Amino acid sequence: MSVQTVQTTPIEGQKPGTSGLRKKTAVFMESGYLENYTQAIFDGIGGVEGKTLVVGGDGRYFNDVAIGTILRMAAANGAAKCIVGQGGLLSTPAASHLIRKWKADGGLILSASHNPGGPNADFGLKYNGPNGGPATEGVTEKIFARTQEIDSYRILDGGEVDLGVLGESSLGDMQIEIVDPVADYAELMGELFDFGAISALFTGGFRMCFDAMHAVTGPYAHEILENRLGAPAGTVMNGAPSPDFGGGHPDPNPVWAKALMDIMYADDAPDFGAASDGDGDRNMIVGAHCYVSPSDSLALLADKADLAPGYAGGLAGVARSMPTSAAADRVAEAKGMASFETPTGWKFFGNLLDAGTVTLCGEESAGTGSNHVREKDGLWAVLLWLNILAKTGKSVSELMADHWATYGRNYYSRHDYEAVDSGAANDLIANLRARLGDLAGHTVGDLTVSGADEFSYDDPVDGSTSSGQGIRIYFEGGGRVVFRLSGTGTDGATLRVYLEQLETDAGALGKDPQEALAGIIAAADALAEIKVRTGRDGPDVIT
Ligand code: VG1
Ligand code: CO
Repeated sequence: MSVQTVQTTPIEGQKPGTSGLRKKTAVFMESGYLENYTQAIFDGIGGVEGKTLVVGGDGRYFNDVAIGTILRMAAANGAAKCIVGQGGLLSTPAASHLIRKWKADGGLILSASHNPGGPNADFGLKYNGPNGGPATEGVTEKIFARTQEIDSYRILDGGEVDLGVLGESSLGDMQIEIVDPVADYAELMGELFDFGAISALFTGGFRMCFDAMHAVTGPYAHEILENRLGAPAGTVMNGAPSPDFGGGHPDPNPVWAKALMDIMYADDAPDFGAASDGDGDRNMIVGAHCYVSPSDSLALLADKADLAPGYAGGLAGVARSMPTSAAADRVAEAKGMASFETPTGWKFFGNLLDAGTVTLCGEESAGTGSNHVREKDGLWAVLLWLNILAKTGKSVSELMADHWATYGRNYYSRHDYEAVDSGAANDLIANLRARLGDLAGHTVGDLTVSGADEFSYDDPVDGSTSSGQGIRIYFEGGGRVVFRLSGTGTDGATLRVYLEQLETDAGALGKDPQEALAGIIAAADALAEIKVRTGRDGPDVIT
């Protein structure tokens, strides 16, 4: 085996988005493409000579082949060691934990998260830093800059690693350690949660259904829920990771996890349902006949996290992404905790978590997490819910009703317009941006605009500024709409419209969100001309 230096040239469009670089699988499989981008990451982080990296992915099509390439490149670039999940599998939160636990210099996670997988679908690669979290804005910029000037990459001209065999081996001068992807993570969960109380819940006949959506959390859920907590076999459905996620869309929301929703809304529904996404960092929570919006889930967890041993001392603070509803802010205010509003994407929480300013973070897109790792964590959220259910003895719907009665209800929904013409989507945003100063006082239907701006974030820890993070329009009476373009799609543009209305009238807390938001939905279309500009009658996905 010897090190080959292969000539390459900059490739356009290798700009990492909200979390890493996502492209069609066929693009990643083009000759030299993955190699080119991997070298740009290595160069962008100042080289990997002597470093230890964690490597693993969500098991989607091309995962194993890509890991082989990355390992040969890490060895050729002088890395000291790679810690790799057995079978090439690591959920995103488990990878984050391994980086932290073994004090690695960083990690490469192969996933396009909730995007479908397979030869005709999506692939992705993200770099996480030594704190276990997504590359910061600064590092992402350096990686991108490198893609613009790269002229060669280094790779071993041979060398196979058997990803199936646990233990140590070597590749060239680099050490390889294949580890059980689940064990360390499961141990961490056992430290944070009251496994005794949760086991007793299951022994008492509590029924749960966890949909792993044919993605990476299957092995984690089988081990933790069924083997360690004693939930009956069959609690976990779709628990074997498959290269194309069983042909599905591993996005845990009522649309893509419809099979679970049907179970949870049937006459004999189990007590608790949950689902996770492709790489295991998202969660959906649903009780019997009771879907919990991710924004509400964050608020409830912030309110009751101290029922779990890992959070018994209370929370330092809570952070949410800007488009996430203000429900968590209301809890923070009532409890005297600090609260923060960050741009979309988990990378912005990392600094706050590292600084100890916040303990819990969450996003409206079904991501919730804490300072135990530096990623959002699907199963962690499910276990915290189970811990709370066990300690309160209440059902999901009782907990939510109590929560709304105490704090009011932030009715919430997100409408996505997918694969929209990029020009039309950019124009829609540009048009709103140009009118921001004129919108206040404007009436649409029964609503009056109270203010409008474009979100820009000054990081309180590192002082960096991230601008252009979403257009916000506020209405008198506690309503809000946010417009943003997705940074994770691979087809044209995806327009996300985030809708929210605060309700504090005790008699009006049980409405259907689409009904409660009808006025805001109509105002959003009138103000942004969504239908006309996108040529669509309505959203593709409503969550
Ligand atoms: C989406 C979500 C965002 C999330 C990101 C990565 O980004 O809206 O909240 O952090 O996906 O999640 P965007 O730019 O498409 O809106 V994951 O589970 O796909 O790593
Ligand atoms: Co994900």
